[in-house]
Amino acid sequence: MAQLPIIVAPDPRLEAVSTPVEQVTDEVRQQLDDMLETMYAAPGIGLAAIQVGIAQRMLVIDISREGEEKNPLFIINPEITWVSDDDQLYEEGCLSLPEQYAEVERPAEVKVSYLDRDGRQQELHAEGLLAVCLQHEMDHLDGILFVDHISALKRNMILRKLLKQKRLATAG
Ligand code: GNR
Ligand code: NI
Repeated sequence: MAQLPIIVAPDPRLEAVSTPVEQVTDEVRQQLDDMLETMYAAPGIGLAAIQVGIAQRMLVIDISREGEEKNPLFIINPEITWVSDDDQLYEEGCLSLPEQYAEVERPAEVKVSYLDRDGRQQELHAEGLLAVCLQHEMDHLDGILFVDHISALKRNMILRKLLKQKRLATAG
């Protein structure tokens, strides 16, 4: 297991559309395990492969709380097969947009079909935080960040702040 560096916005790699995983190999499982370790260390509740520079359609999620039993989900080539009519608002954050938060409106419930870590077809009906996290991670696979769902004014404020932080970090 290894921790991987997380890409921070603004970075063109975060805008890439990831490609489907062709086969769930041991290499893919190793990458998923490294992603999970990276996510737990951050700490975060989800991580898409592109956030660690792997442009493949896979992600890990664990929304269990501190002190609760861990419940990692390994999700490969996910597809949304159904969304609810009703939406929910949730204050989102992102490991690639550190310390930036905004309310995002998304369908309250989704059904997602995907391959698990063993390459088996699965379907999941999610609501609440799991539905938020799944949609947030699946957006990453298409190069979309949560700030793409908010007003241009708020988005530009956040992106300018992050750009400034990058300039400061690399100045010298
Ligand atoms: O750790 C994370 N927390 C979070 C909180 C609200 C909505 C979405 C998320 S996902 C985020 C980790 C991350 O950036 N995944 O891509
Ligand atoms: Ni994110």
